[in-house]
Amino acid sequence: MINKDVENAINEQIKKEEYSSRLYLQMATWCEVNGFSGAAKFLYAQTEEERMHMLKFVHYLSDRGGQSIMQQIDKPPFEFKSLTDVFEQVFAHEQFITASINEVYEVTLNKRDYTSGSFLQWFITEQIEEESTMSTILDKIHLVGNDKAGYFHIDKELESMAAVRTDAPIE
Ligand code: OFO
Repeated sequence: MINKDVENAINEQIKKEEYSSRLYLQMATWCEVNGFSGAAKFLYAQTEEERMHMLKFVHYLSDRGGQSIMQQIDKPPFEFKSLTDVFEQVFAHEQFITASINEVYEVTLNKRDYTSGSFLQWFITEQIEEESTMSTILDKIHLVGNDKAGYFHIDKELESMAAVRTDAPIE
């Protein structure tokens, strides 16, 4: 049976992963209506990935004799100033998620739940990739500044990145 504090911490993380999925879904719709179809595809793919993260936690709790409790989720923002604003918020959100995963890991250490600690290693590694991907995209967006042609190319690149993400096997 999983330790109650670890179970609660994972349930909080499930809520955050679900929020991430909804946040990126909302951002994808903004991109779609504002002419950034590539960015929209990328964020739709990211929505699925966040759902996969959430489910990974859900299944883990079930496997350990715990229970996932679905919680009330805040309404994500739906208006953004620009594509730059979108990806600045994505990057900030991923940094928040990294900090949150680290906090859950700390609970597992405090409770000497090494099994859950080992399970969380996957997420710790995943967050390195999540942050690095978003920061690279953001750097490119900052580089083009207000150049419309530059935005066009970035949108195309995000479309290619979305294709790779959609093809990637879900673990
Ligand atoms: Fe689940 O990694 Fe992003 O939020």
